Amino acid sequence: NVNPDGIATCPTNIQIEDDRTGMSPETLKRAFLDNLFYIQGIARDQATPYDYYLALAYTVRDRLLHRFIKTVETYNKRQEKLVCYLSAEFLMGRYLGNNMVNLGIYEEMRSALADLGLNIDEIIEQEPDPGLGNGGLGRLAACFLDSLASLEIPAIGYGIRYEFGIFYQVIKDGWQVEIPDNWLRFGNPWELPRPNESVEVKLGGFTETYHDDKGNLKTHWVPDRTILAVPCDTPVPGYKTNTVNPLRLWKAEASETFNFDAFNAGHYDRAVAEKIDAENISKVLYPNDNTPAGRELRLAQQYFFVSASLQDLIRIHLRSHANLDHFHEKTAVQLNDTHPAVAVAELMRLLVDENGLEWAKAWNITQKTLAYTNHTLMPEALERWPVSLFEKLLPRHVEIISLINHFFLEDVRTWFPENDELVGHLSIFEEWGGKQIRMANLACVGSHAINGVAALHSELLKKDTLREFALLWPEKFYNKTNGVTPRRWILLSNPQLAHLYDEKIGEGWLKDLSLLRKLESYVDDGEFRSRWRAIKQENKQNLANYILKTRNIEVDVNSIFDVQVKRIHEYKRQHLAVLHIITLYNRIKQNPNLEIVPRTFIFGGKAAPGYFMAKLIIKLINAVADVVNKDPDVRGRLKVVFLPNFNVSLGQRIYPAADLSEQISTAGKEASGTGNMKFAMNGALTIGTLDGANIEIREEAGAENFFLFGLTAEEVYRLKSDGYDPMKYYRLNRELKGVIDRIKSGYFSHGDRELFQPIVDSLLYDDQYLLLADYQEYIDCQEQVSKAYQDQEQWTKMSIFNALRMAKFSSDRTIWEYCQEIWNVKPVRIDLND
Ligand code: B1N
Repeated sequence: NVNPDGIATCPTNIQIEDDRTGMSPETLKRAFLDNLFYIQGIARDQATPYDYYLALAYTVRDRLLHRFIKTVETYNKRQEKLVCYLSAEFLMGRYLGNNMVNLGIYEEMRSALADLGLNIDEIIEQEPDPGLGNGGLGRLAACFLDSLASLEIPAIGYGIRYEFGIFYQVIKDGWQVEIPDNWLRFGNPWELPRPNESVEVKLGGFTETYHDDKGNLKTHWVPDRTILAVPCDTPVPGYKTNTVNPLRLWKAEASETFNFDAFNAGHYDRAVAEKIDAENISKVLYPNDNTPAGRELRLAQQYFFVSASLQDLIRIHLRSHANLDHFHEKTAVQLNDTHPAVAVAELMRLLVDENGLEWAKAWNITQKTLAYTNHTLMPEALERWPVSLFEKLLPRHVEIISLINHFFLEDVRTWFPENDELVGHLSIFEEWGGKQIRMANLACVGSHAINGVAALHSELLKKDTLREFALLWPEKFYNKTNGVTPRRWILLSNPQLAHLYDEKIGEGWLKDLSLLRKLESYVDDGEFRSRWRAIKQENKQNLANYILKTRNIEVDVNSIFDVQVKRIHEYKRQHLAVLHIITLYNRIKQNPNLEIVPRTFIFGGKAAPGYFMAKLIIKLINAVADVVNKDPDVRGRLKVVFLPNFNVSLGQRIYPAADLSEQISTAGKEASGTGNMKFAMNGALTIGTLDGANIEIREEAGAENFFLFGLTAEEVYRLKSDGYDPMKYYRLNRELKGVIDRIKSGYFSHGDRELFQPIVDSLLYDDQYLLLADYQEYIDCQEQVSKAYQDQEQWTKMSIFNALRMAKFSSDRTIWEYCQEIWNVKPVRIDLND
């Protein structure tokens, strides 16, 4: 075989003319029409927008597949170390646009479709947004997969294929209502089920001891349930690389052999009930963010995906190695929070019970394989499982954890004799108030590296939450400040801005965000600044159109777009922003002719269905919106909008349209935040506390380009230990009193004084999150924002500095640090012609 250039090819070579691989607009068009006909089975004049979506998705998928197969083949051949990212959540967002961007065929596809009279943006909107995560933690996992593939790192993401993702949020009468998210209803073109690679996961039963051939006393687990874990792989391409890594999500099914037993014994109903029980394990994502669910099914989910993933890894290793002695040299397993922390016990069980390794050797391998990322400091958010519940599901694991703890505490006692208090803190078991397993302690003991997700967070972990472990093993502690992928969060979300960058410095910035610094001299170029403003204005207009269409609210695109989008949580203080809105409203009511810089307050975010206060905060936002938006005295100068169902794709619309990014959590409570980075990259200025990654964003952008307010983490700690009295602020601050009294009076609730009483009471009598202490500084700082916005040239300069100086917050930088310092892995180039 010789191709037209005279180069010898073999049949496995990819021909550029191939309808399944070719990238030219002509080939893409032909392939798309072919898929519409032969995969969707529909004539053009009958096709729905969703048919077009699927035809396009299959066209793109074809182009991923040979890279995917080649990638896996190369990994098998090369035997380099593999990164395994274990996460209960992967909040991937829509695939279609992202996959076209990473393959480098977005523009070609746009023109191919335009030739057919089709609009690519409308087709992209057809894809359901896969919401297999709650918020920042799940989205971080998704950004990490993009960066791993873009940096050509051999990696697998392991998680759960939830049949129902995070609920769909609608707002009825101002309240959140949850609708099940049946995202797989119309199928999923991106996933490839691999039933032949299924593994069995056991649950329940008891343990028994026996003597092996050599007469050694061994323990062995006799489970009473077997569930089949079926892998569904989604290809994850890197940006303009040939690397396509797998995201392997496990689906729970009834194991057939087991079902047949019951069936054959004449218990058809029982067999069916067991099938349903088994499938329940991967049925639904728990909708809690930053609060543990504490339910048996949640523990079953955690164990299910951890066991399946570790069995998969052991099988991969044994395909090319005689034994598991060097497993840790070929496998790095990262635990995304404690949700997969049962991996410590499960890896020990697989090594010792199933593969016959000695305890000490297995323990060495386990510790060298695992690493743990902590995502929260809040003590109530740390996972703990009652031993009784754990025993019921995983009796052998409780024994293994007890042994791990026994050997660990034995060491601690020799290093620190007679320090019972230290032992009490370090123990994996919490002894008082019903014995519990502390998953963070289990993760720390079983890992060689422990990291926080922003500089402050990592420091506070060492000083506070994991203090005793940091004293014991200071060398195990790292910081890995979070990052986000510029492919989704700049290029896909803000194509105009990306185009401006391309025009000035070429496309290299998407792989090396620090190249944007080269553009800094343009801040003094008036023409550049007006281009910059025009882009922001167009993004604001697009969002305004969306707000009008979905909420029927008209907003002023010349007002400050003041945005807070994130999960609703008291520590994130959405209600502090509400206090600001009511402050401005009260001022207008007192003097309707007051000079005021117009603002549009935009909120979005889901409340955990069982979190009463969070749901009441949503109701309060909507209640205030109803009054403020309609009051003729306001004359449209203030508008309040709650956008329902905030998710990845809505984020892609919102971040580019924001002028002001609200990052106002109580200092010391937000581990990192990642929305803060997405806003700044898109040229929003931040009003924020010294919390999480805000601190580092301010350092990078320059203090003069950041609106800082509020107590520091240190001051929060001191104020609380000195005895904080919120009532004092209420009594002494007349404007604050006016705001709270306005809520209390029933003004926003048709005279109902009860409705918002829980919020008022929590502020006046408890105020855990110090809203009243930070109120005045916040109001003053917002005053500064309004003043700054009036100088549009200066504001634009600040906006430009923010966007150009965010290189640190590319997840490429974060992932590269993990590779170098924690995983010890290097890139593997994928050659399609190998
Ligand atoms: O993880 C993000 C951080 O940027 C945020 O600051 C942090 O709040 C978030 C239990 C969590 N921490 N803990 C969770 C999510 C689901 C769940 O079931 C806890 N999410 C965070 C990324 O580092």
